[in-house]
Amino acid sequence: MNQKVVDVYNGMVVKFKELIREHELDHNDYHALVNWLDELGKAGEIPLFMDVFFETHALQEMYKNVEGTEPTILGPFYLENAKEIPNKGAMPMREDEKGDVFFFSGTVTDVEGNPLANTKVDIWQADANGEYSGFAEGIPADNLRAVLFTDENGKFEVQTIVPGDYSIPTGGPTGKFLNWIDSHPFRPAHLHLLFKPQNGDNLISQVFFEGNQYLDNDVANGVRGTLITKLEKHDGAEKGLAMDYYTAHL
Ligand code: MBD
Ligand code: FE
Repeated sequence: MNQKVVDVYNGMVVKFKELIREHELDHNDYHALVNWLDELGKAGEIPLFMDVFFETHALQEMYKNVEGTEPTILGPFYLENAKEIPNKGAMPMREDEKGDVFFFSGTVTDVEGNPLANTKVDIWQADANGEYSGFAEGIPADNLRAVLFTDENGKFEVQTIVPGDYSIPTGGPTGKFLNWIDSHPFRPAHLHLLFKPQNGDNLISQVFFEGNQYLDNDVANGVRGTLITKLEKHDGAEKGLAMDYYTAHL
């Protein structure tokens, strides 16, 4: 027997009964829920729905007393085994990849500020249209996903493009749900980061960009104020943007 499952099940029954009474739900409402859940599963949107509406709460409870850079949602679009690129290399991308050139660099340290050399940095992001490789049609398999390692000073740099805002597909069951609750479908443009230090705990986080219109109304509630960064004109390159004071404290 899995005691946690039993305890959560029992708690859910209690809460469910309260909700039924409070909102006067009947057998039709019950079947509407079952049918919608069935659609959600058949459309392959269970991970999407859960990560948009529940993952943030799971994390905030879990990390409320943890020091260092704030974690935020992993989301449904992480893929293991991204291609390894050299530190200061470019993300795998199409020759005509749309979007502003973006030099993303940063430093990884422990919570005391000591550099963490040889930390694995897994980065994935949407393209300029807000689409993720491996999930949207017509994008090469490893596009805009990469793994690299910090140098002896805990530093890393990668050349990529500025991602677009992400929209939840509006035609499916998650989109239908958004209509019911009167919500727009957008997440602000973001990079996903997963840090794996040689010793110590992993950090799952994201980077957002100052000025984005969805920072304070992210449909997935994944924005943390401390993770908002500012894009600046890149010095070294003829054109492009940079954001080079990012620090992750693990
Ligand atoms: C995303 O791109 C994402 O990062 C999350 C957390 C949920 C849905 C889409
Ligand atoms: Fe995302």
